[in-house]
Amino acid sequence: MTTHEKAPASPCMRERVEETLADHRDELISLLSRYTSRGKCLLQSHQLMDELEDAIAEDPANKKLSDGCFNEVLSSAQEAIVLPPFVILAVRPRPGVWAYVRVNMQELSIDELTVSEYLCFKEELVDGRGFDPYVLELDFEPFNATFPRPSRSSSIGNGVQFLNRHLSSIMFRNKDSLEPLLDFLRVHSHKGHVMMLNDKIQRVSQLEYSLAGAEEYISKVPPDTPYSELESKLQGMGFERGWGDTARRSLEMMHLLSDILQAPDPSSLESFLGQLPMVFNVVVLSIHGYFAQTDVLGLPDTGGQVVYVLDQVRAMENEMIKRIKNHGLNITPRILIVTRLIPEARGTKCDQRLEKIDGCEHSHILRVPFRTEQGILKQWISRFDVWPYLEKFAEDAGKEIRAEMKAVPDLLIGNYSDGNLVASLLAYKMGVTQCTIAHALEKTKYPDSDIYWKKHEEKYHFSCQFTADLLAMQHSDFIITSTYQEIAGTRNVVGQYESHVAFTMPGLYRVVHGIDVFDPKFNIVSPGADESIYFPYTDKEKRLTNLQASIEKLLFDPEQNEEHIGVLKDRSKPIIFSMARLDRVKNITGLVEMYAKNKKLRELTNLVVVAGYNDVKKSSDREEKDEIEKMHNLIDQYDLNGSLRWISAQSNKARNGELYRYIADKRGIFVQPAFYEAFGLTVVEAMTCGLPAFATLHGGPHEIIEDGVSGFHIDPYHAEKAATRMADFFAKCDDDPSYWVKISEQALQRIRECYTWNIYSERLMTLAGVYSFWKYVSKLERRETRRYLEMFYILKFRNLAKSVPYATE
Ligand code: UDP
Ligand code: LCN
Repeated sequence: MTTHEKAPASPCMRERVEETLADHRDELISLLSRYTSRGKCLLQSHQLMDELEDAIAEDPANKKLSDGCFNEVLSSAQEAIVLPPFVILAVRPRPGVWAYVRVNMQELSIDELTVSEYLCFKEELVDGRGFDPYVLELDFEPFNATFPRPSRSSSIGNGVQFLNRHLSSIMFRNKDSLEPLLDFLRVHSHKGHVMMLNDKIQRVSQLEYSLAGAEEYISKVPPDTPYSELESKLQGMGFERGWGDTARRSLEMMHLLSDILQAPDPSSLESFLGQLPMVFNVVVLSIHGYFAQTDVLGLPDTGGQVVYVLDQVRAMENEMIKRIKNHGLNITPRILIVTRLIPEARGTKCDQRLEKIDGCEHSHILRVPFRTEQGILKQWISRFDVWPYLEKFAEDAGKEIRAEMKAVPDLLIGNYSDGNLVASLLAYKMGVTQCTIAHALEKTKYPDSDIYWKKHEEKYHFSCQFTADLLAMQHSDFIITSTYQEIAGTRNVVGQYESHVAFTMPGLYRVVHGIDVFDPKFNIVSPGADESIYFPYTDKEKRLTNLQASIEKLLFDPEQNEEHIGVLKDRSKPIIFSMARLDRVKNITGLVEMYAKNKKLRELTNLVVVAGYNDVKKSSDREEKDEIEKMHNLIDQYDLNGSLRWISAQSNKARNGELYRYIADKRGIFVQPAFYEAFGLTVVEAMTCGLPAFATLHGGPHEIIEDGVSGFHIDPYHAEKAATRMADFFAKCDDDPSYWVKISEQALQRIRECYTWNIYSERLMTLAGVYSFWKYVSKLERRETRRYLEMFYILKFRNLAKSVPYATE
């Protein structure tokens, strides 16, 4: 139900508008009238600024608005609802901080709205209905009111650091707060085997005493003494295995704990919790698409997430094995990737129940079918249609996991909306620590898909997806993102998670406090690219020279067939290369068009795109079919044969790696032209091979690439400018070939510093430790949120999911 409490004081946005009205009354009214002259509408930030520019062009006196404090309001306004006589601005002075200011053009009054009131107006805009006091509102704020959270935008995404500061400060202030740490260590066990502490230690004072004794004892033996030689003595003092494999490691770990007991500080706490032997069995959920190790990439809904998860599991297994050895434990880790079993597997292995993961010892893909009362669903279905199958899937998967692992996992990692929802259901039932990874939140990809959800419902079922996303974000113990922008955007652009802070789906429900981007559950942990496949083109020793001939055939073979069409007449020109699924959002057709229209670019380069199929009959995906047709039309319209090669989706990873390098040898570039790219693994792959990248500034690539240093940003909405930027680059490289080398080297440096799987897996294991402890400490408080979520799931989500039709065979 809507409550009309007054909005909290916001960063004086209302005062700024009031001041402007007092000082520049005519100018402000003239600008706002331009907005209202459009009638009822929702204006985006660029439209608000464009109107100001037009107003200034018409009358230079209006410049006063862009010089004064009103400019701060307008430049941070993300959108405005125009409902004459009202203009209501949603202002975002900095990432994660919002205020809503309403101007009444008739009365010339200004007031600040609550988020609920603002969303009410948005609903009115969409469905024309007036104020309804009985709209279902979701509000998670009261549950989190007592939880610690940082307040600076720069702290967003550093959750674990903040949490450690908070935990250590309460431990410091209050000795009783050390009890949960003791309890946590005492209950620590794996498959019935006690680790770390045994029953001899019951109180913190005893722990302190025993630690002092143990440290004294261990410090007297040679540092390389194996733990087994110390074991019986330490057992008598209350210690069990898990401290380290040698005297040296055990002593270090005990020192850390002693330090924490004496004077807890954030970094020792993080080291200690991060090093505790806690994660042995992991379940990773990645449900939709074709999940397999070969022959799947580029198929509909099957892209970076599969690559990410497989690389992640390999890196995680290595890290787990290393840690288990260092802990002095004799435990075999196990990782299961749980996905959908697809009986009609189209030549892939997606119909196999269990598949061992290459390069791993103890990790498998476990496939569980989608089942209904009618039996098993045989064919692939779009990720937008999976909702009615997930609850049963979660039940079946839960049983299969237990049977396969013979244990409850220690950590559940969800991927994408479907995987995260199932992870939430399983984590709730099993009481296991849950990690959420979004990969892409569809709400950001499709502008205004929340308010116009009904329009998209038949095709995309966003009502289910956004509800599932909200449930998972709230339920999860920690969230990993690949970039900062994924959480909180940039100064001017709203983050993917941030767009779930407050929104409304008229007729369904209104979210007044959804996810909080300041929540310390957020952590930025960026992925990398598999270094055995993607390595610098200069690494001559590792180069797969035997693939050269097949790459040249792929690029230049004059035969036109289902694998490639179009010929490259002049083989000496550098290549502009792109590779992506043939989704609309990937905008491969946009790249073809911008290339086609730029004479200079066509003169200087060839274009090669790897995307989808070139035969519309081969596709079963609605968006892909449209894009295939668009590609053919562009080729004809701009007579591209001769300078464009269109290669169908390529699933041979080793050859793809070599292809990036081949293009680098020839001084080409990689282009990622998406309208929106959540992260962009291809950008990281290209850069890891030393291939300069030009990538969209909408989404992850904006952060991966430092513009003009380790690559270049392009705006697909300004195609002409993007094409000119590329053409200028090639012209510059013609004049000075060292320029290409410079960008290539800087790209490699960027990757080494920020985007590797080693950094990732180390971090992930540390997070698992800290958040498991935090979950243990805050168990009782979290119960309230969980029960609220459970009710929301039962009362809302289940009905929405049931409204999505089952696929017909
Ligand atoms: N990919 C591929 N063959 C193709 C298209 C894509 O191997 O025909 C791979 C590409 O190398 C990358 C992944 O699929 O590893 C795509 O990931 P990205 O994050 O760029 O986009 P997504 O498809 O996840 O949206
Ligand atoms: C999904 C996407 O859309 C990409 O942007 C990411 O790179 C990929 O997942 C891996 O996280």
